[in-house]
Amino acid sequence: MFADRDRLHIAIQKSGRLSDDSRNLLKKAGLRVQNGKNRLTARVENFPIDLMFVRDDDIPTFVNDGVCEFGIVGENVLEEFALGRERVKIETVCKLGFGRCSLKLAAPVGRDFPGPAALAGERIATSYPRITRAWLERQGVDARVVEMTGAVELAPKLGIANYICDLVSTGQTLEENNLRPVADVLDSEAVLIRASRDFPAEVETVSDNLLTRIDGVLASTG
Ligand code: PRT
Ligand code: ZN
Repeated sequence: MFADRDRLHIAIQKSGRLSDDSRNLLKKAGLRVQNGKNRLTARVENFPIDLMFVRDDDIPTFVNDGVCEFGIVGENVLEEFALGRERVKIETVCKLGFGRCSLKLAAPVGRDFPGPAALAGERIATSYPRITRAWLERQGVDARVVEMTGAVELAPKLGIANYICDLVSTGQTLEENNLRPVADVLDSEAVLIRASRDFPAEVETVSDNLLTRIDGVLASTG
């Protein structure tokens, strides 16, 4: 299918927090997408563009490996991907103003936290081990990072770790689990990313047109 080198491919999240906003942005930019929520790909009717619906964690890989020219993903996922690689062939085109959240370090309510130095020798559970390790390094603290793929907020209750480093938007999940944010690790929102390579001339033209249209949408929504 990807022998189709004269078409432009955009990877977006299949289902999750970024899906609706990603689809709406492309729709507002004038792309008419054939309905196919349960499919892996969809053709855009009025442009030589194909959409690929994937897990958000796979989006940087698709763009980096040249499968897709563009993608829409959270900065948190992009950063975690980039920190694991020596050479990343991805550029951030622009911030998109949705999917805002922060990766925060959180501690059980009642646990004293005078500052990052208190983390020395502690265990921190997270789904973002590379970002967390890089932050700890910047703080000059030696702590153990325990990787979990989900339910990170349960780690202190389960005795897996005293601290967690997890995404927060409203703060409700932390509160429900008797945790409180103690440090900001990374602020994030959805970004448009592009593969840092030259595209064939026809694809570059489609790409320019797409970016102009997305700029227009972002300018009109502020
Ligand atoms: O299936 P797939 O892998 O594609 O999806 P996913 O489950 O990994 O991701 P998804 O859909 O939950 O999130 C996609 C992206 O949305 C994230 O990578 C972030 O960039 C962004 N985002 C924005 C968030 C949140 N806000 C958010 N609140 N991602 C996750 N959360 C979770 C957080 O992990 C915690 O469990 O929501 C909970 C906290 O929310 P509050 O409101 O209680 O603070
Ligand atoms: Zn994911």
